[in-house]
Amino acid sequence: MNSDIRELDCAGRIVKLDRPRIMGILNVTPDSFSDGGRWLGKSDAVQHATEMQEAGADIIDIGGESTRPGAETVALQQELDRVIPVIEAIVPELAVPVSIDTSKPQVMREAVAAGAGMINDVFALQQDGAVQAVADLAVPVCLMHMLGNPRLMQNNPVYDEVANDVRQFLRERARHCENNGILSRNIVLDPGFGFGKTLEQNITLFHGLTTLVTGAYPVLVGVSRKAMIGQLTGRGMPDRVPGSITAAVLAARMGVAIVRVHDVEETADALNVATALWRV
Ligand code: 7PJ
Repeated sequence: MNSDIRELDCAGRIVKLDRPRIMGILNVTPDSFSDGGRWLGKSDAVQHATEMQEAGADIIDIGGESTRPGAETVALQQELDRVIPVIEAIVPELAVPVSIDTSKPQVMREAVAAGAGMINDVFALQQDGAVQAVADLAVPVCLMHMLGNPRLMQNNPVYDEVANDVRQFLRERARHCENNGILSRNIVLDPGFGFGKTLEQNITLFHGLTTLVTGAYPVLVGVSRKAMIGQLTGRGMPDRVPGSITAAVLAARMGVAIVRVHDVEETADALNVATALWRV
């Protein structure tokens, strides 16, 4: 890890960044693209979160609004109804922190009140009131780059130079956050693979991780089971695990601090082997 930030303090639960860390995905949406509807029940969600922790997850990321390409937005109350009971049920059962995948300031506030220790926002706190919410909550936040919005983002995305554009956007958002009360040690950056990017752009962006990780902030990457893995392997959703793990290992090797994945056990094995054996 190249960033200056050595650990994340997620409302008292510490994530040390001394080696690549795993964020396990727990979707509570009925329409999420890869496991939608599988973890809707509260007890199922608790069980899956516990299994991911035992398998090596360092953070559990709960999302109640699908951000897959073409997805419609979810009303505030519906999102709260999906995520808050699950956070309340899961947090006491886990040792690792829970992050909330949301763009809505009200959901951020209620999720942290319910026990979440981190915010993961694919809109990089651009919704009104979101920066203030995170400044007040004083928990780590992942700022992700997206071009446009989930409904339209895959319609012919255009960049000047994708890696540069994304890096500049993220650094500007980070500066804006710091100027508005968010501590630098609470900022994590994510280039947002698949969010308004073609396969070619995703590949160029991946190569650019070597530069992104030299900045002041830890970098988080999510490529798990995404279309780019499908395009590179010719495989459908259930068969993208080996491709996803390969990308996670490469990202970690390039200095990425946290990988966001569905398949925690397989990724943990791969990272354990890779970090032990790879020396240049
Ligand atoms: C990402 C995310 C990602 C961060 C999703 C999926 C689609 N949050 N939320 N980074 N992707 N930070 O689960 O593949 O890449 S939703």
